[in-house]
Amino acid sequence: MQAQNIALILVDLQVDFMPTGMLPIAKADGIIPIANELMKDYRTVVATQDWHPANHGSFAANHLWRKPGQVIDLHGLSQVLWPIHCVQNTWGAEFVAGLDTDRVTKVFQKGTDLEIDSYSGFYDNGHRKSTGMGEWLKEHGIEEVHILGVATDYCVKFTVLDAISEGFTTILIKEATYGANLAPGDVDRAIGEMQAAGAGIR
Ligand code: VGL
Ligand code: ZN
Repeated sequence: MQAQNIALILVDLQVDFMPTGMLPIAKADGIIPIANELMKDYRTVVATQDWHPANHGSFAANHLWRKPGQVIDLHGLSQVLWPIHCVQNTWGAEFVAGLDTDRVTKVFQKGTDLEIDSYSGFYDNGHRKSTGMGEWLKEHGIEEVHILGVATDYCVKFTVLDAISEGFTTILIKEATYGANLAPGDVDRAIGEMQAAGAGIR
């Protein structure tokens, strides 16, 4: 059993990020059994859920003549365009069926604002609005977070970096994270950035 001041954060373990989903992350389904086993050791487990309106600005399909992987300026922020994924109240946005969600204490949804994406589970990409996760964790006495999920080079990375800047001792559970690797080496670079920022890699 982990100490009571340590929480496990599951990042975006949703149908659309699994290998058969709309924004597939290779091998991501391998995370589910590991997450189910790990969750038993934590009193507090929080999950982030990518939760976009259908007309979200991060979807290539919502921009004329754009395709996934291209980068645009979205209201002043650089935005990678993605396939339509994790649309609110659709199957693709659900947690993976095999995930033991009974052990999840609290869910934080992100990416709900049309005009700005949210990779981190703590804040949108402009750091304008909090999801409430940092405040909630602190209110519950959490001082250290262990993080797993997808994608290593997007939502996991930004969740880890924000956890550190929010003052949490932060550990990435490396065997339970996979990335998009849009450019070769993105995942390794992301892990390097997290480590340089002060994350423990376990
Ligand atoms: C994610 C791209 C778009 C992620 C979410 O979970 O890393 N990546 N939306
Ligand atoms: Zn998304």
